[in-house]
Amino acid sequence: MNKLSTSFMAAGVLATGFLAAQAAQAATVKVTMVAKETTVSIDNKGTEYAAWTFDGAIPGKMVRVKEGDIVDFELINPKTNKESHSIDFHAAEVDVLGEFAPVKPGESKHFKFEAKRPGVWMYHCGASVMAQHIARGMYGVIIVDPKEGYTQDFPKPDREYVLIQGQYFPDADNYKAMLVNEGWAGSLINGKMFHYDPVHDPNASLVLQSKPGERVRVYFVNANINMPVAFHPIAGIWDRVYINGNPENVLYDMATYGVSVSEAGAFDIVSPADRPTNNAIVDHTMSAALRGAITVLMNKPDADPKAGKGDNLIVR
Ligand SMILES: [Cu+2]
Repeated sequence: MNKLSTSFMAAGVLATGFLAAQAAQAATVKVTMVAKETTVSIDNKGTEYAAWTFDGAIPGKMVRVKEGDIVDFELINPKTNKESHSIDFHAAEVDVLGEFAPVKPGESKHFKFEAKRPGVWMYHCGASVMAQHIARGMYGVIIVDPKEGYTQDFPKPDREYVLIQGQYFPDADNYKAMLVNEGWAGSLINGKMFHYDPVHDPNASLVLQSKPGERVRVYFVNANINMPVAFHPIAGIWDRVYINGNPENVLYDMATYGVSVSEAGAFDIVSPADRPTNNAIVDHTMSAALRGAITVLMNKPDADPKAGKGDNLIVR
């Protein structure tokens, strides 16, 4: 065997090894959700609401996978429910009449999709009337981390939080009113009005936290049925906005970014390192802010070391 063919073989072995390593990295991630028509609290004092949910909470659980992973998904609609429900993952490229079709009470649906594109994506129920299924609470986020991991252009954040905004209509059965925005009484952040805002709500006990100078990445989803969101960190500036959460769609030094209905993204904020500060992350649309879309981010030296880390990015 001559030298040339030996090196060809070596290259072949290397390439095969590399492909095998890549394939080994892609995982199959099993996700099961149960549609639950149940009562939840939509504010910090415990006002009850007849919600429709994934797994009993607004929003549903965070799903997080890596680009290239297979999501192996099952939706269970228990026979105790009255309504058909469905799932629509914005991260999936499938068949709206197949994978996303409604599931009757007592039935379930199982399908797989490859999370081919990195980003931050809404998921929601798409059963009819969709406006009502979303407004009543059937939404959440799927984060598809880029396969390259963190880079200079997409730095590793010190903390991460999920914020999902929705519209609250107390007259939950009146979907016709919802469609023209009548009866819109509240803006929910992760399922509650003023959820993380002890400044405006004495019953609020939770805030977001970081240490001065840390990079905080907020994964935001606009789960409103009608209203765009003017996403702004009061007393701060978005250091980077990754549109749709994709590291290639980056904007720098943004005061406010307009988030369309159903859009999601990643928003980085870095507080001054030399002093404790606070930000109020708001929908600068005043009609939404004053209905509850205000979130306090405290940047303080004694920030809880566990806050905004690990898998628990939705503060409940
Ligand atoms: Cu539904």
